[in-house]
Amino acid sequence: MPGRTAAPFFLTLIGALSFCACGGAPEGPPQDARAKAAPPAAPATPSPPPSAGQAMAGNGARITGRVLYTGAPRPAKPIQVTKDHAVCGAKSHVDESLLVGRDGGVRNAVVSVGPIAAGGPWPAAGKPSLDQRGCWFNPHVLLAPAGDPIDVINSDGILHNIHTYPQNNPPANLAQPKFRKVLNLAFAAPDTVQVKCDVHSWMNAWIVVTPHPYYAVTDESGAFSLAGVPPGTYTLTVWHEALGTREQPVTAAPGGTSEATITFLD
Ligand SMILES: [Cu+2]
Repeated sequence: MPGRTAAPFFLTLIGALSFCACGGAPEGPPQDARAKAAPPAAPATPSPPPSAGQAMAGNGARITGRVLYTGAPRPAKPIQVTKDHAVCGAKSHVDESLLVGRDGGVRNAVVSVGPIAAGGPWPAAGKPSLDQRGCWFNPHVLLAPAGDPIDVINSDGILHNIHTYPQNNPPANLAQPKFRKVLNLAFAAPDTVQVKCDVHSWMNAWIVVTPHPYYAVTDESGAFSLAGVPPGTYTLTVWHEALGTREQPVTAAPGGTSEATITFLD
C-alpha cells in the first residue's frame, strides 16, 4: 500500500540442489509503483549479463522457492460493493493487497532474476490479458513483456474504466463501455503499473512490464519457479505491493536447480 514502509525481513537462501534437464521459461519483478521501497537496484554484479536467448539454447537452470510472511496476522478484508450490485455483488471478494495462505505463503509476489539483457524468446503463454469480470480484475498481478500489447477485456455487461498509474510509461485513462469488449494497452518500458477502475473504486490490479522472461508471480502457497535461466550469478528480487522489495544473491548452475526462501517479517 502506498506509503507503507517495507517490513523488516529475513532472507534465507538454500543453495543449488539437484540436477535436472531444464527448459522453458518464467516471469517477473520490479519496483513499487506507489511509494514504497525503492526500485530494485542494479545488482552488484558478477559476470557479464547473459542474453535471455541463451536460456532457450539448453542447459538452462531452474530457480524455485517460496515467499513467506511471518509477521502479525493480517486477515484480508471483505470488499464492500457500493454500486451495480447485480453484477458486482454476484460473488464476494476480499482485498487482495496481502494474501497470506497456509504456512505463511504470500500470493501475488513477483520474483525475478537479473541483470539479464533484454530480449530472448518468451514462453508460449499466449497474449497477456486483464479481464474485468464481476467487477474484479483477473488476475490481480499480470506479467507482460515490454512493448507487447495486452488485452483488457470487459466480460461484464456494464461500464468499466481503465486507469493506469505507470512510472516509466505514459498513463492511460479509457472508458470501456459494455459494447467495447476488448481494449489494447502496451507499455514500451519495463515498469510496475497500478491499474484501477474509476467506476468501481475497489477494482485494483497491477501490471508488471518485464524486460525478459525470468519473472514469476507466486501462487496461493507463495511458491514460484523460474525455468531456463542462463547459468550465472544474479540478484533475486522479490516485490510485493504491500510488503515491499527484497533482494538476495542467487546462483543458477548449468542444468541444475537452486532453491530460495524469502521471508518478510512484520
Ligand atoms: Cu469497473
